[in-house]
Amino acid sequence: KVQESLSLDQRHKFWETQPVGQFKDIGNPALPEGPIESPTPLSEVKQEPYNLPNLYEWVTCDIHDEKMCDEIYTLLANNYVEDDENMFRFNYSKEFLRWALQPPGYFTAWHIGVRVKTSKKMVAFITGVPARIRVRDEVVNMAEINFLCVHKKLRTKRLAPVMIKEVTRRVHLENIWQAAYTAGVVLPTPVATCQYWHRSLNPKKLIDVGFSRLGARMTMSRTIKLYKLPESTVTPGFRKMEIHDVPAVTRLIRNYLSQFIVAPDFDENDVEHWLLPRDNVVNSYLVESPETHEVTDFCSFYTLPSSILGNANYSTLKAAYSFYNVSTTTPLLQLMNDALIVAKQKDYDVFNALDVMQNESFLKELKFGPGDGKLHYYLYNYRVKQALKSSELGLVLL
Ligand code: NHW
Repeated sequence: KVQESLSLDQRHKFWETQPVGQFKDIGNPALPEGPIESPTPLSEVKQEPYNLPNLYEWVTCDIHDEKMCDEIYTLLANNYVEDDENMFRFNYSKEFLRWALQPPGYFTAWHIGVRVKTSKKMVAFITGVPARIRVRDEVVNMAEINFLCVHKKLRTKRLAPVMIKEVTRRVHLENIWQAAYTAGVVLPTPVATCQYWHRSLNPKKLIDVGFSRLGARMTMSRTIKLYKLPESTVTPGFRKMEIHDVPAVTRLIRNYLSQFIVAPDFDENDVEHWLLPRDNVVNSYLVESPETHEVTDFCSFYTLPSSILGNANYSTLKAAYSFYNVSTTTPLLQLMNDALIVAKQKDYDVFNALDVMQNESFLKELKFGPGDGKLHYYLYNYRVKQALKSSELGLVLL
């Protein structure tokens, strides 16, 4: 609360110049919903990259290139997002990065690095991928922006605004004028603010590494018992998604996501890319009715480990992140309990979920606990009249 009210009167020298909802406009009924600026003719889009400080140069990253992928992986593994206490840092795998950056219709030009001219060391990164995102009843071509990272030694030198302007320019060159992104920091102006919840799967390790604490009046053995899960899933017809399921899953998910105010507009190609299982990247399960063979329910989670910083016994936290879940026949609570069971079988330490979509309906009952960080969702060049409730969001970014 204190932080948020402070940020409202903080100056945002960069963000004040951008077509995003501004703090001063919150609640102004005169401002219409939709694009803030109209597109300019493509010939008026700046043709040359923005200037970087003299020691640095732009590089377009071909992530098929093993060496390039290694460099990006290393930059992020050492410099990307940490928790407030600097105990953990996201450790996106290379396979994950390839998946995240190459959805249908992706543009290599939107995978942007910055190198030191002399040493060629990679010191900054930002990416966009194309996505059709529906806001109320408009489907808008957008870029999803992610993996903004500046090397720790180059922080607070205003490199981030140059990275953001450059990705914006390259998105504009494809005649796309809107974007979606999430961040842990408050910027002008969130369309929604969500909270992470965590479900312990390996409570002893989580406590040992300082991810969670022993509850009041709890012993380790009571805690282990509290989080114990069945050995195998309980829903009849629960199985891994396969390629031939793509049409049925697409129908199920499109229909389900139509109830949310902001959600991706997935077609079969998107579902094949984003939801077909990939080892150590994304897991998807569905319920096929044993009688009718109809696909009635679906759940998925992606794999995002975190490095544990400075612990003698453990170096990695294996985390599963809830992705898209759909229930029509199996109660969502039971479906997600089965998701927890498979995550436990696969040796994840923790299962994380945002309070988006209908997730609130199972979080408490399935023994998720609230996290300390918030996640804010943003749209670039698209105004929504009122901040949305997290349950009105049908979008999960990586
Ligand atoms: S959020 C994860 C962001 N990355 C990290 O937290 C990694 C660790 N931190 C860093 O690497 C997921 C640096 O601290 C970064 C900032 C690079 C974050 N989003 O260079 P300066 C995403 O990737 C503003 C947006 O001095 P720095 C989403 C800040 O408010 N803006 O700072 C990315 C200030 O502007 P202001 C952010 O610490 C979405 C300015 O940057 C931000 O050395 C990007 C300071 O720059 C953040 N997470 O580097 C936007 N963090 O106006 C996409 C700070 O307040 C927009 N800032 O003075 C859409 C573009 C496409 C449009 C297409 C039409």
